[in-house]
Amino acid sequence: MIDKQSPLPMYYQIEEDIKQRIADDDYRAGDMIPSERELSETYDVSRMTVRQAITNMVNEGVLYREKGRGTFVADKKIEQPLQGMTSFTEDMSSRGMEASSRLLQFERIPSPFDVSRKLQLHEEAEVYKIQRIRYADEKPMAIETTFIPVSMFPGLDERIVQGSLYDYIEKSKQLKIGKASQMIEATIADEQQSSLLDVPAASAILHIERNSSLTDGTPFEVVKSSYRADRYKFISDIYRA
Ligand code: 16G
Repeated sequence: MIDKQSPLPMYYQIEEDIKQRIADDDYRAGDMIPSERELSETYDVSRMTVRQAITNMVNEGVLYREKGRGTFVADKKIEQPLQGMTSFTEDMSSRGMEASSRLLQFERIPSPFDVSRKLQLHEEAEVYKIQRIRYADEKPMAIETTFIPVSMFPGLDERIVQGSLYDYIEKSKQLKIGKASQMIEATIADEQQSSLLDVPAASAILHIERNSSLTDGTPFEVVKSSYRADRYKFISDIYRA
């Protein structure tokens, strides 16, 4: 299974072999993989080499360790294209998963300065501040904090934002969502985020900010989200000019 004459390091060959077994469904999400001792016998290498391979895969998010129990296969990361302006609900249903939300906060507040600037609101304007945990098949994926001008959606309520916001904007309000600019940066989960997202303390998080506007150019939302980095990767096609 591993070629000791190969210039490829042995830990790398073990990683590739385990990844292939995951791709072939020999190991499925949630399965415990064999212990270091068993793997070192199977591959006929030292436990150090096996440990290196496993540590790399844990760091990549392919496997996860549970203290005192063993090492398990992680859920596959969601590959989210960076083209196309979709909603969370659409993203999940296109993958055969069910989106749901837990509403943490729904409030009318005076618009924070940076939000007013992005939504082109005057100083005294009010916005809804909506904080939701977004779930895919009941597993937490992201925490989203959305700011929306009250003047644009005076009838918005808690029930509506339990469902799809984009659905409400397009179907009930008959407005056309046009485009968004998006920024992604790496952060580390704070205590509250790790508990809400059900990840270990100080896990990697992808912080995304989306500023969206209608087809006529009117800005309608500022969304600050924290996505689980162990569950998401963002993909884009790029072209050489
Ligand atoms: C996505 C958007 C968010 C939008 C939400 C609407 C990102 C980073 N964020 O999560 O800006 O408000 O979809 O989803 O993609 P909904 O229609 O399911 O409420």
